[in-house]
Amino acid sequence: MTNPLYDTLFGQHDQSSAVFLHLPDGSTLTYADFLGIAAQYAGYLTQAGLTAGDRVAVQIEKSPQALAVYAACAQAGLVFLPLNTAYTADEVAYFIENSGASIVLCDDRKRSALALIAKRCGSRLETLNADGSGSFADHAVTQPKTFQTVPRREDDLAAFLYTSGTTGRSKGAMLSQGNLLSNAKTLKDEWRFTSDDVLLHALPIFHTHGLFVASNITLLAGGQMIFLPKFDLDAMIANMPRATTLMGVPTFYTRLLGDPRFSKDLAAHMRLFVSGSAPLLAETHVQFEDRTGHRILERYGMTETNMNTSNPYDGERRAGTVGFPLPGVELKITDSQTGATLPQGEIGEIEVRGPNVFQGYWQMPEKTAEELRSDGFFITGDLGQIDADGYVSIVGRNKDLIISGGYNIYPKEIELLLDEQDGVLESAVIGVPHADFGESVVGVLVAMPDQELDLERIKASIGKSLARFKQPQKLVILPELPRNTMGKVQKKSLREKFALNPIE
Ligand code: MLC
Ligand code: AMP
Repeated sequence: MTNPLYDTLFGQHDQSSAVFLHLPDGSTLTYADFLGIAAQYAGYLTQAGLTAGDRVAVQIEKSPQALAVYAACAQAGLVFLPLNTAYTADEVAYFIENSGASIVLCDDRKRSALALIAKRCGSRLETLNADGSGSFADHAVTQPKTFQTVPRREDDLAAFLYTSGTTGRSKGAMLSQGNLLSNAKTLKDEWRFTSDDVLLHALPIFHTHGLFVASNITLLAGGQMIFLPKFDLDAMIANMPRATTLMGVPTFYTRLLGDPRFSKDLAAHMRLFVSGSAPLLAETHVQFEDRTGHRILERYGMTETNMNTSNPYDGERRAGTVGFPLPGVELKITDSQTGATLPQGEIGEIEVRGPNVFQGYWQMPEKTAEELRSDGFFITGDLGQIDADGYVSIVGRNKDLIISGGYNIYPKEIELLLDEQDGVLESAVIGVPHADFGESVVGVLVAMPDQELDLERIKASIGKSLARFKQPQKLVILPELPRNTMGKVQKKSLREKFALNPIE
C-alpha cells in the first residue's frame, strides 16, 4: 500500500458509482465524482508547489468541496489543517503563523481580512466558498480528474488540529495517518458500520467528531451521508426517516427531544444514535429511550486521541458512563500528583495509550512532554473512575476547560483578553450550567481601585478578536476574586455562586 490513509478511505472507491453524499438541494454526489474533485484539488495543490508534509489551512464552510480538500490532502501527502469557521481573523492569524501553512483557503468574504496575515506569513491565499466556487476551484478545474497518489507511511502526518491550552496558547495536535486509520477501523467494527448505512451528518467538519469519527467511518464502510451544512431541527426531522445513524453532541439530542415531531415513528428507520464531545446527562439518555426505544451510545474522545472508549453496541449502554476502552486502547486511572495507577473504583486522572494517540504538539516539545509520557500514555486532563463492571465514567476535569455545545473554550484565553481591558484589575472565566449548550461562559471582573467598568464597551472590545461562541454570555463585577490560602482563584466557589442562575 503506497498511501494507507488515501488508499483505505478514499482510493478503494475511485471507480464507484455508488452515492456518497446526499445534499440539501436533493442532489447526490457519487464516490467517483467526489474523488474526481479531490484529484483536481490535489493536482492544483501540487502544481502550486506544495510537497509532502506541507500544511494546508482551511477555514471554509461545510460542503462536499470542503471535504474533498481533506481527501486531496491525503492523496497529495499534505497535512490538512481545518479551522473553526467562527474564528476571527486575529485567531486565524495565530494558526497560520504557528503552523507555517503553505496555503490558506477561506471564504471570499474573509479574503480581505486574511490577506495581510497570509502575506506576512508567506502563505498563498485562495478562496473556496460553500457553493464550490472561488479562486481555488477556478484553478483546480483545469486539472485532470485523476492524480498519482503520493506515497506515504502510517507514521507520516495527516492532519493538525489545534486545541487550546490552559496557558491560553493553542497547540497543534499532530495526527498521523495511522492514528486516524486505526481509530476508523476500530469504530467501524465496534459500531457495525456497513455500506448500507446512511449517516445523518450535521456536525461541523473542522473537529474530530464530524471529520474523523463521522466521515472516516462512513468512507471506510463505503456508506452514505446526508450532508447538512449545520444542525437545523427541521432538516433533521425531515431527513431522519431515510437515515440509519446519527452522531451528535448532547445539544443535538436535547434539541431533538424538545421537538414533539421527534417520535418513535420518526426514528423507526434508525439503528444507532451516538453521542460524544461533552457529557450526556443520564436524564437525556433515559428520556431518549422513553421517547424512541433507542439507547444512545455514548463514547469518549479527544482531539489528541480520537476515540478512547465506547459503550457497547450489543451489551448494556449504561447512562452516565462512556463505556469500555476500545480494542487496542489501554486506559488507566492515575494519581494526578504521582502518576501511580489507582485501585479500581477510585477517582483519578484518565491516561490512555494506543495507536490512536497523537504524535505530539507541533513545535512544542515541552508541552508534549508535559502531557505525553515517554511510555506513550497521554494524560487527558479528564478525571474518571472505572466501576466494577469495567465501565468508565468521566466525573470532572483536571484542566480548566468549558465545553459549550461541544466546543472547547479555555478560560485562560478569555481572561488574558479581559485583563487587558481598561479599568480591569483581574478576571476569572467560568462555565455555568446552560439548558441548551450544557455549559456557557461567564466572565467575572474585578475593577481597579476607583474605576468604573463599562461592561458593554468591554464586550464590544473582546468581540473584535474572539469567536462568538467563546464570548461570555454574561459579565459580572465582584469586589474581589475568592482565593485559597495559596492565592489561587477558587473557580469552584465562583461556579457555585453563579450556577444558581442558570442561563437559558
Ligand atoms: C453556536 N453558538 C454557540 C455555540 N454554537 N455558543 C456557544 N456554544 C456553542 N457551541 C452561538 C453563535 O455564536 C450564535 O451566537 C448563536 O449561538 C447561534 O449560532 P448558530 O450557528 O445558529 O448555532 P447553532 O446552529 O444553534 O449551533 C449550536 C450547535 C453547534 C450545538 C449545533 O455549536 C455545533 O454543531 N456544535 C458541535 C461542536 C462539535 O462538533 N464538537 C466536536 C469537537 S471534537 P449569536 O449571539 O451571534 O446569536 C471533540 C472530540 C470528541 O470534542 O470527543 O468528539
Ligand atoms: P476536544 O479537545 O475538543 O477534542 O475535547 C475533548 C474533551 O471533550 C475531552 O477531554 C473531554 O473533556 C470531553 N469529552 C469528550 N467526550 C466526552 C463524553 N462523552 N463525556 C464527557 N466529556 C467528553
